[in-house]
Amino acid sequence: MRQQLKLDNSKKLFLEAQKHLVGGVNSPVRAFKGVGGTPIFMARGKGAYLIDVDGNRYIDLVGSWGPLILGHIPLDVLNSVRRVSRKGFTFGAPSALETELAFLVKKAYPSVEKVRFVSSGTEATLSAVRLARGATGKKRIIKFDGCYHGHGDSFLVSAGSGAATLGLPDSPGVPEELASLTTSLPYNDLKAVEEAFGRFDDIAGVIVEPVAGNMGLVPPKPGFLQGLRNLTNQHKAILIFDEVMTGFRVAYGGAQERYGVKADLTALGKIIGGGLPVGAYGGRADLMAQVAPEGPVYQAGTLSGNPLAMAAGIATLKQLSDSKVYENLEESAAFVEEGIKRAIQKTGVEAVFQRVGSMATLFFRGQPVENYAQAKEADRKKYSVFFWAMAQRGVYLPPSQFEAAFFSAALTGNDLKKIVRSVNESLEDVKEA
Ligand code: KE4
Repeated sequence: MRQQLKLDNSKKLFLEAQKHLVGGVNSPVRAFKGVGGTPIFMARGKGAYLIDVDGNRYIDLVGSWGPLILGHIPLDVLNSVRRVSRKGFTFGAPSALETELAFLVKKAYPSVEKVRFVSSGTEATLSAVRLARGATGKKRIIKFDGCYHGHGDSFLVSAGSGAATLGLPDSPGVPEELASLTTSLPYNDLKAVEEAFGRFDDIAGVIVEPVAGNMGLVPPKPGFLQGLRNLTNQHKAILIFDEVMTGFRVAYGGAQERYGVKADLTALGKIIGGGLPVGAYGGRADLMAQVAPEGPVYQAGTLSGNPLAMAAGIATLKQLSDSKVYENLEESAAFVEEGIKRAIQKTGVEAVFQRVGSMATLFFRGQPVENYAQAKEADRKKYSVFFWAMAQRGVYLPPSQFEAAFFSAALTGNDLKKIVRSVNESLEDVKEA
């Protein structure tokens, strides 16, 4: 049932926040520019649910943009963080927990022989690119339009996610000299990559979201990832999989397990911190040996390997190592997909639902989306009507057409039915809008 959302406290808090915080937020996509209206301030999360500052409860399909695959404050994770926090928050010195989480990451990712923890996905990807450049002595990076690898200078060229939402794919402040060393190509276009290798002899590496989640959910076309593997082997370039979003999401071993393609370097984040700030990069031992203090490529971080974050990550990965979790997630997401596809059929709204595992996007476009140019053809006005219609029915989606939604293991059968029912009703609202 749709009722008008009471957002008085969010409105008040947003007014106050804008006096002190840029745009009233600490990450642009939270400002709701992609859907209009007042950003919703959240007060609590519990299991599959978010409760906002006006007491509205939502089924959470954002999960803090991916980390919360187990839902909010899973008990084992909470208890582990509680236990560790009593011994101290941070030491600025090695602790055994860092080795334990690194071991779990390596077990899930055979391509990762050595790991370095950092505190965000951005740090992970920009460090991996610096390493690729340092190890090869080459400067150019190939990325793909609509992919977002965090806000590192070299990535803010035809970037996705918040940059796409705000229509700022290229950011001021990135020196032309540096931006010109990033070549961004259409996602899923192997021919373009082949041509780039024919044109440039200074390509250090190719960085790719093996499943694109930052232009909305765009799966790799069959052969795309293997093709990148072949080309980077052939041209002695480093293949970097940015699995910040897909890592431990699309399978326990991420996209590398799901598609059977091994990267030279892998960036991770989100889920490996269980909701606390963690990023990581890792890969071939010969490459990682070039990173300080073993090698000359410098990278460091005050809170890298932070004990609380390690404890949250270890507890999360331990729960995820039970394959039942992925089987249940697949069942839940497939149930919702089935319901949404029926709703699109029934309402006749021009929309396509794309999913890989427990990440998905409903594009308001009549045909499938295979790249950024096609994602940009989706009807963002319809998406914003849909977003608010779902929020009013108690389902919280990403506030942008250029983002992926995430299903958590905390969702119940009733939640899934409520999601499908809400989609049916909300698509009717889109039709009338
Ligand atoms: P962070 O620096 O935000 O931890 O990670 C950057 C990053 C790197 N690589 C991929 C594939 C990512 O998806 C991200 C961050 N994702 C966005 C959501 N699409 C974070 C949300 C936000 O920017 O507020």
